[in-house]
Amino acid sequence: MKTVLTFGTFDLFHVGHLKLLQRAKQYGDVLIVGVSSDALNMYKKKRLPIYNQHARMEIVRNLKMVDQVFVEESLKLKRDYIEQYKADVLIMGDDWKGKFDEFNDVCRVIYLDRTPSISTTGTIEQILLR
Ligand code: C2G
Repeated sequence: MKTVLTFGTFDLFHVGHLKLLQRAKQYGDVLIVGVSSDALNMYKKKRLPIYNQHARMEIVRNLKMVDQVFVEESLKLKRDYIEQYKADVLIMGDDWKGKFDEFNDVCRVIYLDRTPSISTTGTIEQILLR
């Protein structure tokens, strides 16, 4: 059994998120997703997500390609999460390209192309303009 691990906020869940998770699952048998906590999102993006971590986890947990979710509390714990969940593959979107290469010693690190023209930030901006 091959375990794939990925991370994200998945706020205002959209088709770019869906495609990333669908492609991630193709790299193994079990897909585990670390959903960034509200506090981590505040630190990363300087704003709270629109949907809180409980709602975001509930959505991701119920996707058919997702086997397990947990709260990602800190970017600094990535190595611990990889070891704890015995990940064979770490998948990230290519906005993170190169950032996690240091974990190639414990698992395979793969960056997938982002889906063009959709993002949570862009969606929020479009709604505000209406
Ligand atoms: N994504 C994508 N295409 C888009 C938008 C997002 O493929 N148009 C991918 C991102 O590259 C990421 C995943 O969907 O792999 C989740 O995106 P975000 O919620 O924006 O994740 P982020 O806040 O960057 O969190 O530890 C790392 C972080 O927790 C990643």
